[in-house]
Amino acid sequence: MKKVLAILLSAAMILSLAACGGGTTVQSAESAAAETPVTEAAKEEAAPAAAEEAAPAAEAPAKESKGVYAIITKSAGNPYNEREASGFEAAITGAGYEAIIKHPAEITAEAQITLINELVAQGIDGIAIAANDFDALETSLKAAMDAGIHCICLDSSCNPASREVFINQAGVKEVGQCLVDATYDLTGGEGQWAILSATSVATNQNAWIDAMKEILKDDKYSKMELVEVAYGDDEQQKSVDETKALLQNYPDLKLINAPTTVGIAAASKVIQDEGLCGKVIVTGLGLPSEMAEFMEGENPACPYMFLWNPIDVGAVAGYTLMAMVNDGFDGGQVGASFTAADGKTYTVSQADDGGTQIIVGPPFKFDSSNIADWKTVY
Ligand code: RAM
Repeated sequence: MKKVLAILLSAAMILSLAACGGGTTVQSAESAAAETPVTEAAKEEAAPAAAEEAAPAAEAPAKESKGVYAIITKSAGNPYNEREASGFEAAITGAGYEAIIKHPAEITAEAQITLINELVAQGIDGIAIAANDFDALETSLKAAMDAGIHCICLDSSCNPASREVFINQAGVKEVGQCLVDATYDLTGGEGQWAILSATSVATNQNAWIDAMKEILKDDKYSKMELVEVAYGDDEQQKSVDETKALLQNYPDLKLINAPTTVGIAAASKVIQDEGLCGKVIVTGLGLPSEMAEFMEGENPACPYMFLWNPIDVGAVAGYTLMAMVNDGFDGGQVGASFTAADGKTYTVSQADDGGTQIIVGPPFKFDSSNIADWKTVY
């Protein structure tokens, strides 16, 4: 029943959700993976065909498919990562395969390397990883690819040599533009503001921050003063502490922009608890289910924010790995495409880092008019 409601809600809101930068988008933020039934035909297509299994050994692929796929998120305890993993799991199990979900205890490359090595030892078919560092995973991911395991990134990329393709939630410049425009709008285009990020080496946050800094060079933003980029490491307490330090160090601070769902929720809580709503504004990238309490009411800590559907990001990673293993889809080839069980066609494009990517969709704006509806969806 909840799912039916969610689908109806989604359909009703498709027309009212405005993509950042103006214009109306028709992309559904509903979870394709969780809500779209996988057809029998799609299952048959994706499942290892009996005929193939019976094929003579000479024609067998170099590495026999086990039908096992893993996702490694950035860290445990972050609901965004759990949504992402649930989308991946639904895509993989919906096609009749086995999904392994790994949330590292620490938000570090080291913790992820241990998990990659374990998965290589198991000899699975594919790994999708939200990288905690751009370069540090290279040795272990290359070893995985050498062992015949397809490796892709989602959410946060590793370097091009360590991956076949990056499942990018939204265009990097587009996200940067949304965040800068929100800061401009909410501060009246002038005054001190700060960024509260995740870890200092988080590839996705750093890419968005770099894009923001580039956009800020435009004269239009010359009266906006970015005083600091603080790092809350996607940990609630550290993000709270960093927010308090920003408030103490910059008494004239007008806005905190947190391009992380953990950071934006922590900063909003501090602003709300300390009675600073309206004085210091919070915006950034937030999960509706975590942010609703800070966005509703007369004078909210966070008037509006952006995100995409993390469930979809996980699902597209799952679809991509299965297309690679079962259909020879080449994620490293710009222009290559495949049609997934959700009926959508995904196309490879050039990523800013020289590698390749598949962009899932544009960022969406959430505010007091729609947050109540979305908080139950993800
Ligand atoms: C946090 C994580 C994740 C990022 C979102 C916006 O949950 O850092 O990687 O994509 O925020």
